[in-house]
Amino acid sequence: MAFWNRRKPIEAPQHQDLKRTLSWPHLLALGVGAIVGAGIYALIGQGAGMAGPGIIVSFAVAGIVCACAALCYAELATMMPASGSAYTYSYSALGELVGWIVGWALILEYSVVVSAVAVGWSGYFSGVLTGWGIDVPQMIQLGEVAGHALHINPLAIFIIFVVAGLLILGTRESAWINSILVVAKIAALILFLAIALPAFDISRFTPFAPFGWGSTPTETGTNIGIMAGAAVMFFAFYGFDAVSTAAEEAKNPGRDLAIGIVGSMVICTLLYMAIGAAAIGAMDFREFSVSGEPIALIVRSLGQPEAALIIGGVASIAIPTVILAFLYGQTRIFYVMARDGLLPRSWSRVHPKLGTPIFVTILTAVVCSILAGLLTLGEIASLANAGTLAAFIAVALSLMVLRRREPGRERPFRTPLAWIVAPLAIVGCLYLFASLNEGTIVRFFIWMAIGIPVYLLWGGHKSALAQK
Ligand code: ALA
Repeated sequence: MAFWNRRKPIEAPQHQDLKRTLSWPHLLALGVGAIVGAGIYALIGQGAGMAGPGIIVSFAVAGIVCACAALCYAELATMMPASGSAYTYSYSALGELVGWIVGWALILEYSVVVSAVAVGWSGYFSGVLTGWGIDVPQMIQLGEVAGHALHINPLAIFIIFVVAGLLILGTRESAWINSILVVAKIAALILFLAIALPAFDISRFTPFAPFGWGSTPTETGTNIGIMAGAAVMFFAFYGFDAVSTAAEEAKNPGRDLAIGIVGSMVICTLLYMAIGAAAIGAMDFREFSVSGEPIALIVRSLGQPEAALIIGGVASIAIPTVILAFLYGQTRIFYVMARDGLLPRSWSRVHPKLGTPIFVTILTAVVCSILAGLLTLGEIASLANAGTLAAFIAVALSLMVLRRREPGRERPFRTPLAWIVAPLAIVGCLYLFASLNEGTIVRFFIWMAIGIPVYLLWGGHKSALAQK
């Protein structure tokens, strides 16, 4: 069979080893826990700087696109609950070449999310340290190469290696700790609302779209406008795969998964829009858009330094769980791709005693640490979005192909109105992709241009299916 058409057989749901113990409130907590992180706590500043008060529309658009993709994810996740998420679904539905391309895009997504969240975290943690009288610069300049300043972000590197160390020792987020941190993360945002809303001034909402409704390039290389804001703030919404990976443990997957995924999207969209509106109403967006800890800054400027410290403290403790989830996801993707023979098989090797993949964890941590110093938070998050948008498009396409090719296969969860939702996800993701700035799109295609020869020279011959 031609290489592009080799398809990984769909592994039907196995007979249950895992106990079905999770109900929809657990899945909601899992979803909100994986989604709420650096996006709303840190990136909102840059998003508001790009969109102006219209950031609330940016949140609504990004949330709707993400919810459509999430619904497609849920059907495929329950249909083939094997690890590897979008990579595995596209390998089975669209063939090996597309599977590889999606896996390659996911490597970009996961690593870059780790970097972005670590940079977002460093903004809050340096604020907390300053509160304790300790000054750690967020960026240290190392030198200059071809007119481009090279930096390191010491705090981001610190947190990436702490989390990598925990993963190597075999730490997984426990459901119990996750629930506490989710409540803390949401409570800190509600505290923000309680302080910012009384200072609400509607006049700060005019003009509503100072940079226009679309996405317009500027001389500095960033884009501005409400859709440019949506393309960047899309970052704040993903992480819901955490819910789909729990499919096998859901008591009633058809109902609980839908509530878990759609519910966490609805909660996050509404919460984010409220935070966006409260932030804009409380302070001129030009002031907080340049801050590394915008939520804490606004509260401090309203004369509540203790509350700012609480919010900074919660963000410092809770945001690393998002790093944990994505770094873990990255090692899983490497593991499955190596097991399929598309990456060196040694990458799927785990340490004999610890049972964890040390090599790929350290490799990822090193790459993420370098990235954290090279680009700004907005640039890193945009790059992660490019990889994610590509993967979401492939997932929605896979859903439609499998509905036609395998109509009779068991689907514990069926995407409602699939023939509307899946095309909407594709069009929405393409639109957000096109609204990213040019530098990001170029970086994404450079990454892809490296991936295709890697596949042709290596994976295409070595793949487990090619050996059959
Ligand atoms: N949605 C995740 C965050 O905002 C990636 O941190």
